[in-house]
Amino acid sequence: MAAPPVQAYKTLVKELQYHNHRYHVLDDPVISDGEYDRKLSLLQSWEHAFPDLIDDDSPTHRVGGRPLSEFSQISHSVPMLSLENAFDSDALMDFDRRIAERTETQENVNYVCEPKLDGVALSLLYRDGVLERAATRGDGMIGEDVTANAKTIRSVPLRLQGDSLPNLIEVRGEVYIPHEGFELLNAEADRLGDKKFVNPRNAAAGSLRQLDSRVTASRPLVMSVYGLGILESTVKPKTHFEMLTYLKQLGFLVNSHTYLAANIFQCESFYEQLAKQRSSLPYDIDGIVIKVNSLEIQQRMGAVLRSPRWAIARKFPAQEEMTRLVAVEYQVGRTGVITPVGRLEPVFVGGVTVRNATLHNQDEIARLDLFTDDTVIVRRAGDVIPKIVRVVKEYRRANASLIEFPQQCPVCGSEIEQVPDEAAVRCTGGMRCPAQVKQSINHFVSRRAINIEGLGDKLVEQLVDRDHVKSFSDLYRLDLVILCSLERMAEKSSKKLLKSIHASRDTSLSKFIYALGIREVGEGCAQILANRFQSLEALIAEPLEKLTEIEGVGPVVARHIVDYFAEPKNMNVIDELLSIGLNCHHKVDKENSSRPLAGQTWVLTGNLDSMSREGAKGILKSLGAKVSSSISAKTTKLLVGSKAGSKLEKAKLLRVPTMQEREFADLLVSHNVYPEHKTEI
Ligand code: 9MJ
Repeated sequence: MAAPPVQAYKTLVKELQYHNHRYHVLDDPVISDGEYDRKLSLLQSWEHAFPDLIDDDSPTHRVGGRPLSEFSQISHSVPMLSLENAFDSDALMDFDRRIAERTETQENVNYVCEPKLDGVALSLLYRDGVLERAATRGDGMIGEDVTANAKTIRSVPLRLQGDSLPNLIEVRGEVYIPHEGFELLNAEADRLGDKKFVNPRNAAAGSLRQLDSRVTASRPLVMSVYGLGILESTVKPKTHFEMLTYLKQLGFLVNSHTYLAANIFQCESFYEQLAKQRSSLPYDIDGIVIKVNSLEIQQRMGAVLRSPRWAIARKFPAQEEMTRLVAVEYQVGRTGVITPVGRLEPVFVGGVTVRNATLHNQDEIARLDLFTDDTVIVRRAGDVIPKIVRVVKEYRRANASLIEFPQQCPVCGSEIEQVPDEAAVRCTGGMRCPAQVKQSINHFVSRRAINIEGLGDKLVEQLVDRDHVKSFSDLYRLDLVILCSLERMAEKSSKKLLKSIHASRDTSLSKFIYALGIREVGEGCAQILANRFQSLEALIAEPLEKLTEIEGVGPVVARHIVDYFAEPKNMNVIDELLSIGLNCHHKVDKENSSRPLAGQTWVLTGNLDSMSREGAKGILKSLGAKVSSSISAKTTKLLVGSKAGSKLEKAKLLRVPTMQEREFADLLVSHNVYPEHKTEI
């Protein structure tokens, strides 16, 4: 191979740096991955043949180099400080008061609010625009030289951009692993039989401190910057916000949720707002950092011990806490699915006191390797159901015994069977199982089903236990004498309940179909069926093949529907309900155009945790959206679940907006739609 002209080499380096920045910092690539890889290979082959060419800022450094035997130490010329914490609003107000006192000002102090990324701090030193050295925080005074590792992080510029390059700049920020990358990393560890990482922060810390930078290169690390150590430049920012803007211009990634607040109250509102968004962000944050905006005031305030006086971290409640498992109980759901639930010693986590955590199914109990009395780590993120993430085996008691899943239904003693293609098991007792009867009735009377106000689960429990109610139609035969005989039911409340039972007879076809509790027929699907058939008779008469073809139904749900109506006991229940005067005529839906998502086209990708894809499709349609199976430039939104496929790539390419499941759940709640959850607790 003939040596390329030095200029051609340098141009290619620059070109690759540009595309790297577009992809990893701006999230807005202009060439395909394949094209990038081809250009990189060309550079690699040049460097291989002519090593003298290699520049310090060559993108080939990003794949890692030869392993080190140890890290050398680096002394921070400006100490890398940590932050004081504020755990409540009062502590924040105190912070604001202290600043006002020290600066002797009566006026509001401006602040910059940044998400507090939960990763590891890193310092980057650039001389004449080229990355010279990267160091961990260490004890704040002395850190470790992790330059080769930092070079593998795609959002770390190897060379700075723009015309006003500083002679010397030391930039500080947080290195973290976004959720998506973390899931992939752990899936890979699982596949290889390696130990999985406990959380993204540990994974980021471990990845940054690898002696073999090729290992670091294989980890999906991101670095977002938020501060300066040294600056020797003609550009002299006066405020923290100006400084962040400058860093952005130089090619660094600065978190997009950075906010300039006019006073401390706006900081508090920003905190509240970000706390709500926290669970839908694609990376972990554990609070917000509030910094005085004026660099001159920052300078004057200085630091106390190891924290600057001009900044404070307003922390979110911890999402993981340790507690003790008191017992495991087994709930039998409406369709007989048996869900183990961990009863816990109460613990404050994620902003609430948690007493129960779902254990999902027997596989989950086996995965956790759960013993009686175990000390466990409970996680509650956002408003999702609390979950036991792992057991602290070091604290296991000597006489603890393995928790074993029951072999019979814990309520009625019937045989249990495996649900095909799922980890769940189900009680085969059907309506002979009191738990299933109670849950079916609870579902039937619920607000979004037949809606009998005032008939809560405690009353249903008594009615079933005392044999007053065995099936839906028995509800309509209840009288004042029976109701008054129940605990905590006086005449007035009994009369009120009778009235709402009577009123519930006038319902709609979709609510009635939903209320029946046919397996996997949620609200969205019931709406689709009602719109399509307009009468119960027509639905019952529909053959399997035809049902299967309906969009939003599919073969599995169609089978459940046909099986349900083929069961004489179910048909008896329906006949009885109709004969006592239940009116379930199809109520014509509001005009499509007035529905909230009218005119929109949605596409789904990946698995949704909290609902089935079919359910999500049904709901989208009931809100007026069209649901398509392929992405195009006309797609309004891509709903992204876990293990999202190529549709996500295509959406990025076509700049189709995406929405994560958490945001979607919030959207549904804002339209008063509460999907059937996959997990019951
Ligand atoms: C994090 N962790 O996101 C600081 N941090 O500022 C932000 N940490 C910090 N700022 C001074 N956004 C010391 C630490």
